[in-house]
Amino acid sequence: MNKRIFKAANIQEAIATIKQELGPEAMILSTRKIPRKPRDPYGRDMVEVEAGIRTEQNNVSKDGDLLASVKADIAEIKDMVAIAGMGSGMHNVLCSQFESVGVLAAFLRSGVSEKLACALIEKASAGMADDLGPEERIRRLKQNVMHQCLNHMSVKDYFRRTNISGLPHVAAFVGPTGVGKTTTIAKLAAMLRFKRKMRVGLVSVDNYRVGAFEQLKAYAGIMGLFCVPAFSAGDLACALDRMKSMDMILIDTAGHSHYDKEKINEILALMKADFGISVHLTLSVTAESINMKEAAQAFSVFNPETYVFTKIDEAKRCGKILDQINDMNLPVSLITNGQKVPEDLIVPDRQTLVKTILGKNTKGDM
Ligand SMILES: Nc1nc2c(ncn2[C@@H]2O[C@H](COP(=O)(O)OP(=O)(O)OP(=O)(O)O)[C@@H](O)[C@H]2O)c(=O)[nH]1
Ligand SMILES: [Mg+2]
Repeated sequence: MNKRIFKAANIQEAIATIKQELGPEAMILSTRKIPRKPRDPYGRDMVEVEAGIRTEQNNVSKDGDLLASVKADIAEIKDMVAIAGMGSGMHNVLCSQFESVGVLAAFLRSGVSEKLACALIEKASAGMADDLGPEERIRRLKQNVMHQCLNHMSVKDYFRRTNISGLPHVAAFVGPTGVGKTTTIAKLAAMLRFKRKMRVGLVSVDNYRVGAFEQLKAYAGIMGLFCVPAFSAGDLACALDRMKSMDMILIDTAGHSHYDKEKINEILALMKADFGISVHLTLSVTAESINMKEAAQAFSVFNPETYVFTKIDEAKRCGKILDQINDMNLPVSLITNGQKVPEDLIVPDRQTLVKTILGKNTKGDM
């Protein structure tokens, strides 16, 4: 191995020089921050990068370990190069925490925003002892980041038999058009009915879309469930009264654009009547982060109890879920991962949720 030490003002410059002088095959062997000299208050922190080129090319195919290590090094360089052109928040994180390169890249590949990724890494590295070796630092950093993520989000299996009061639990699903509210209700109803042996009733308060009630009724018919439409608060009161012997009543609402405040308020007026309805905000992970955030804000007038994240099978990256939870902190009750009723429904635990969010592009490990 031909090794050399490079000093530069920042990691981007170091990588550029390494590539120029050693070529694209170069591997980063170690990185270190050099603090400015105490007697030079105007000086700047520098970075020191040890890079090298392997000279034993012929043995590579025989040596699996060596190949794995080369692959890991290349992955690290790729991560660094990918990160090099990004915002100043990254730059700060990388200068103070070189070990975080891989973790940061994993977050970004999963679609977590730059801002949140940096904040989580900074929190995870705060208070870490200075005298740890690089490998131990990386191990602890990964562990702490996972901890941060787990602490950041909560899950709640909301749809359990809870009628201690003797009254059914009434749960409504609200959210933008076409996110999968009706389909999710059908999946959930099947799970509650057949796996949890609960008595389930369905109500559709979707008066807008032609065939909306028929869609729900078709599912109810297959499962042998009671299903009624409700066009007003009076109808809803009657429906709930007729179903008072149930364990759980699921209410399907009409999807509306989050810009249509008037229609959202119409549903709100229905729900607000004193029915003790819990609301579950249904959002599709295929939406752009900004749309998801705006929709969540618009539907927050319902005071939702949990999130339901749908269509994770269609989303390339699910990291936006972490940003959404960071923006509006609610537990996640359900996630859905396909069109099949009733199969494609998951009641996630926290580990499953973290894997869903970070695992798609990180294979579960950061
Ligand atoms: N790929 C995928 N498709 C889904 C999922 N959930 C629902 N869908 C599909 O999304 C489409 C819309 O589903 P609906 O359940 O009708 O959506 P909705 O929110 O009730 O729609 P509106 O009532 O019109 O607001 C259907 O084609 C569903 O099969 C999912 O988890 N993954
Ligand atoms: Mg619907």
